[in-house]
Amino acid sequence: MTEFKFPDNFYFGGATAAYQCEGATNEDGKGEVIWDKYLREQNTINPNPSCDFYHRYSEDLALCNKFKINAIRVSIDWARIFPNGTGQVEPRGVAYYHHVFQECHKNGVEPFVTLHHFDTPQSLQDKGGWLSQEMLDAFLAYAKFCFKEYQNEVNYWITINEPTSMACQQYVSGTFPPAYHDQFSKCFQAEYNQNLVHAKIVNAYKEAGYKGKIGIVHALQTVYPASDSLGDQHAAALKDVLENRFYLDGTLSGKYSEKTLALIKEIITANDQEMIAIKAKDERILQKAARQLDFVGVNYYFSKFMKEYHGETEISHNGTGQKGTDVNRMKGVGEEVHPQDLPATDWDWIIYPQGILDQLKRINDNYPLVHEIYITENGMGYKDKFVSPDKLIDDTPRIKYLHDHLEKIAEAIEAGIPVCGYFVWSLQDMFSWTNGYSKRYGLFYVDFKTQARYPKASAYWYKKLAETRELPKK
Ligand code: BGP
Repeated sequence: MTEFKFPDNFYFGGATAAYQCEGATNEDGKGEVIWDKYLREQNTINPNPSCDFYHRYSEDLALCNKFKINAIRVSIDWARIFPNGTGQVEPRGVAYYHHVFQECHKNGVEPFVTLHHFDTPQSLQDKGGWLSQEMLDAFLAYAKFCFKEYQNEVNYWITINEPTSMACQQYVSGTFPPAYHDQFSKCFQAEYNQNLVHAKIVNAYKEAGYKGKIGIVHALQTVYPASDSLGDQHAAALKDVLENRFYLDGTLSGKYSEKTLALIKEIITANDQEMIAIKAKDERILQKAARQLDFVGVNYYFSKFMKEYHGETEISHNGTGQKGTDVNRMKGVGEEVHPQDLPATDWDWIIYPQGILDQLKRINDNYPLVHEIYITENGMGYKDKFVSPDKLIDDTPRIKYLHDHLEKIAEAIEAGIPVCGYFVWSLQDMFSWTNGYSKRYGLFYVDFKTQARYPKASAYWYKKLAETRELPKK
């Protein structure tokens, strides 16, 4: 057994997102976001109080300090600042985030701040969301407002969290509001628009001469063919363009390659929809931004294995944690299969640490403009068992998951790939978008009734890692 030592300036962080952790969805003048309406109509999951970060951020940041966690991902809920997405500013929302950022610095915790983490203001979704110019203009204006307002407190900005998860779940799988199905053309148009507005925001940030850094966060699921057959290989290429390649090209090189465009056209036309238009003037904006982008964030949880499939789309989302209930076959793309020899979580997410290394190598090899990478989310959904306040919560499978992925990240760093920090999803237990509260990810267990926090075994394990920076390698 040897040891790997992470660099001294490496961030060991914890990740959160406003709508998942803050609760207080009706407080202090906050406007409605898409989830408020959707969850009310579904009437299954209540986002309040979640882990009540809105009132308990001081406690959580003190825990970070105690457990040597020196960075946190937080997001700004756009509708706390602009309740209608645009126009009138809500000063209580503005003040709240000042307090959060100041508390971060007081505790020696660097905030990495996301401008959009799935919580579009409802008023802008009503105008067409990512498909409407009004929303895109409002997003740019909101970003500029935040840059100016928080310039002395925020050194790391993230424009959008996971553009593709948002677009695919809003328009293809129907698991995010407004829950459309099989709208591939709209899905790619939404991604195209997100890539473009992200680029405009990066360019505006740089033009204004702020001293901080700006990046974007992508959900990257590494895609492999289930066999060597040409059909399976092609299905993997199609899935990869849908999950990864389209927006990696758009944000990291600023140019959609011919291969990328041919693959997305194939998906869109197989579904009898119209190919989206790619405009040269937009690509000029993308290229300028790609050259100025300071970092890319990688969210990695699982890999996908693809088989050729020519039938109609059938998607069944495992949101209950009942293993084996996930089905995903997409017309014009392929079918996801679960290799028997690979472990998976109760929510059927295939655990494959090699996938994070392969994805990092791919970014490093194919997108030479990238010179700083953060793993902005990685973690394991688990049904943690709370026994009693004096008994440590044993989440050994999570520790193994985190260790095995960090081992691959260490390999990437040894190979010269510039990974500069790692954020466990999630810092504390919180609400999971499509799975509610039984899917826990936190280093800190939250009793949602009393709001008491209990460090899990993984929190102690992570503390030791952050203190020593040493990771035992197999
Ligand atoms: C990422 C999101 C997070 C978080 C995480 C876990 O895609 O950025 O917000 O939710 O996935 O996903 P889930 O809660 O669906 O298990």
